[in-house]
Amino acid sequence: MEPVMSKAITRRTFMNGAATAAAAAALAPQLGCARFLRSKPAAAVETREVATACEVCPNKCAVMAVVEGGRIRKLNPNPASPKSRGMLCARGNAAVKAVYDPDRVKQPLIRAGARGEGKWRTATWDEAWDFAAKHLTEIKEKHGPEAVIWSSTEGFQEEFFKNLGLAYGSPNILRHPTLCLASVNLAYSMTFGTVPSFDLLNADYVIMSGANRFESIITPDTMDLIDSTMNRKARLVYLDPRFTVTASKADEWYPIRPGTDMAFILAMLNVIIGEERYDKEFVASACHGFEELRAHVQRFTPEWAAGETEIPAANIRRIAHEFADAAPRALYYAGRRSSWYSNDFQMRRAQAILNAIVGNWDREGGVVPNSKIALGEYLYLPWDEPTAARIDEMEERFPLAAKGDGVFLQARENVLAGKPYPVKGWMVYKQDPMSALPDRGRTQKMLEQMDFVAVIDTQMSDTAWFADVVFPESTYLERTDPLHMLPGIWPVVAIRQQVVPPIHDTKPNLEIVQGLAKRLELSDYFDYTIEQWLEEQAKELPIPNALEHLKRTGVYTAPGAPFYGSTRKPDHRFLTRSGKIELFSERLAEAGHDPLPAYTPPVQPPPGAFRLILGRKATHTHANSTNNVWLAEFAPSNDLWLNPLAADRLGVASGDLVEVRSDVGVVRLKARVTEEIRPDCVFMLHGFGKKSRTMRLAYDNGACDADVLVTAMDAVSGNAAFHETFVRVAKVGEAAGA
Ligand SMILES: Nc1nc2c(c(=O)[nH]1)N[C@H]1C(S)=C(S)[C@@H](COP(=O)(O)OP(=O)(O)OC[C@H]3O[C@@H](n4cnc5c(=O)[nH]c(N)nc54)[C@H](O)[C@@H]3O)O[C@H]1N2
Ligand SMILES: Nc1nc2c(c(=O)[nH]1)N[C@H]1C(S)=C(S)[C@@H](COP(=O)(O)OP(=O)(O)OC[C@H]3O[C@@H](n4cnc5c(=O)[nH]c(N)nc54)[C@H](O)[C@@H]3O)O[C@H]1N2
Ligand code: SF4
Ligand SMILES: [Mo]
Repeated sequence: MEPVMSKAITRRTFMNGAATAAAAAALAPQLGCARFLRSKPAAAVETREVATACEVCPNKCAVMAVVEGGRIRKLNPNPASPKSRGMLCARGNAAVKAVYDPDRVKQPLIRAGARGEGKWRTATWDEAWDFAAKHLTEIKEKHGPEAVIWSSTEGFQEEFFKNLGLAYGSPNILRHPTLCLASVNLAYSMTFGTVPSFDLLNADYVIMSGANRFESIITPDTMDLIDSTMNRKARLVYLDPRFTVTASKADEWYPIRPGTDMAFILAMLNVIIGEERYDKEFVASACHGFEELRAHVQRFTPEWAAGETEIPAANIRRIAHEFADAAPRALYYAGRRSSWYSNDFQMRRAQAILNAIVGNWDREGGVVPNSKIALGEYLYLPWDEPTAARIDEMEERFPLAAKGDGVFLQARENVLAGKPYPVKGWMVYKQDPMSALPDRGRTQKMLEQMDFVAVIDTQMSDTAWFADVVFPESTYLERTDPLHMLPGIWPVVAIRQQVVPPIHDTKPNLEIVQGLAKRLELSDYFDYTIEQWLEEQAKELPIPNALEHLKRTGVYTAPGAPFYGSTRKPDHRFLTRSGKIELFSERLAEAGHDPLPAYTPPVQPPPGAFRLILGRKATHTHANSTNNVWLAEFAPSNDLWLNPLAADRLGVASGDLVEVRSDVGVVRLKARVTEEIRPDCVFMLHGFGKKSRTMRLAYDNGACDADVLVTAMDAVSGNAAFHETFVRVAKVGEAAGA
């Protein structure tokens, strides 16, 4: 039975523990090593190092785990990886805590009370598998296999889960991109036929729209930007309504009016094209639709853009000149989380077009197509393609979007409406939709209308809290995963191998999937071991004993990388309809969208209201790290950033309790009055205000942004548009000691 304790006692007890840990860590040279260092026994203990890959965020940095006496003593960066460049961030370091966290789900759990009541009984694996298979079979018989959604977030074992959904016969595979980067990926694909990387290491001039690289870590971009801006003095122009750490390191920071980045980019295009500062040769040979673009941007002058963005026209003009002069070592960085506005796709496409016309494509310091390394594939028995249409009606609503990923919010809305058919089961892998989707009330309704919900997680997430059965996966440090090729300018193959055996009754996802497959009579499709899978993958690598090499060193890197220029040859065909870089897109026009990025001014908050914007902190990942006691030392709770002008008007001081109300929900949290945000916006950090009482540190601590975020989507990609939420703020309590 998982402990369900009273909140007050639990939090206090836990925080006392956290305070002790904080004191210990203060003495330690590095985060969180104190207890391990001081407990180091005098006698010789077996010490070994295991090469593996971090799983705390999508970067998959290379790790050398130090194991002492069977316990993970420390996680070190592995300098062999050109992707992580010898870096392991605070979150990667603190991942030891995920293994030894007392709040982990330690054995399978079956719901014993009402959904969300938090009453569970422990179960054997056989019981949990039988229970889930019975429900999945019943739903299939009654409503067809399309009545079960299989949703998951990227991870080295995601494929097995997705394949079980497909083998079961469901077309409703829902992946995370439409909560994250779908609009930016589609915009670059529609322009260049591929999603490229950005050569920050070698660029001389970088413009970033809210890509907060010094806090939202992407490897190698974060380290490369530090190197180029700090050591080489490359110029960084940064636009963000918040003064982030990246803003603090930039040469120029503009607190741009939210949702107007496209106006800034269109004005840059206006100047660069109007003054003939673009790369004429490259545009003539490699681009399609330049004359249409020239006519389109004529009216978007810097003076016009200044009114939209609040960035002075003279600065826009100067930045355009400097950018064109620095090209091809100049780039407009794409950003990664593009779940911002309902015209996000068009804004990202404007960036892509600006990059194209200055000729930085596939050049050192520019925008570079990803290199890849071929891996072998384990050939398993293929299943029949699902026959039913997708629940999210992608074909009709989002015909250009990536089919295999689905459109998450549209799926939720259709499930709630029961159209075009009922969905009664939800299988979730490595994902927390209760935190990651806007309007948590609706996500909870979606869970409640299911006949059956199963979650595979390492912790009791807020989604797991509403499930019928929770399958505990072994953490990534306790399991071996498939090899993964991480594409990029410096591509690598990464291995994740078991560092220590599971310390609780948990299993790797493949075994969880196989247990279910057996009971669903789908075993034939999953008839392999993880070792066989790895062997087949490694066979393709052009070195002897490739798997041994990977196990020893942690990575395989492509000899000779980086490569520039292979797609600049005259006979190169881009993977677009015209075979060229598409400044103008007939495909967009045919799908009923603007073939050139058309500007729509953002809807402004009503008088007295604020726009809620989102972002990250370097020491937390999404909604999954706020129960990590070491990371909680950096950010124990979240607060509401509020500009002093707005705070004065509302009579709010730092530390006061405020109520934040949107059209869909209301939360309470402490105010942080700061000039680091524009007066028309407010900000709160993600991942707090958990409903799951098992996560004792995060439960009911601060507020959950998903409670107040409204549902909005990008028109072309279906990406969630999180920054379209308006809130009202009111003081409800004084700061302690005020
Ligand atoms: N409000 C709000 N919503 C957002 C965002 C935001 O900033 N604010 N960001 C958006 C973005 S960019 C993204 S990418 C998504 C991310 O959305 P999610 O993928 O839902 O994010 P995580 O919080 O990383 O949650 C993943 C879950 O996986 C579990 N987990 C971690 N490791 C393992 C493992 O090895 N195995 C298993 N089985 N489970 C594991 C964690 O415990 C957690 O419950 O959220 C999006 N939604
Ligand atoms: N530490 C840490 N690193 C991470 C992650 C994490 O959870 N923690 N998650 C990883 C993942 S999955 C992703 S997708 C990336 C996300 O990384 P990024 O793509 O950098 O996105 P965010 O940090 O979510 O937010 C971007 C910034 O945009 C600003 N912003 C809001 N509205 C506007 C606007 O209208 N214009 C402009 N110019 N700026 C605006 C916000 O204030 C915020 O600072 O980070 C990755 N790296
Ligand atoms: S950036 Fe940090 S959390 Fe993400 S993979 Fe690398 S070390 Fe892990
Ligand atoms: Mo993301």
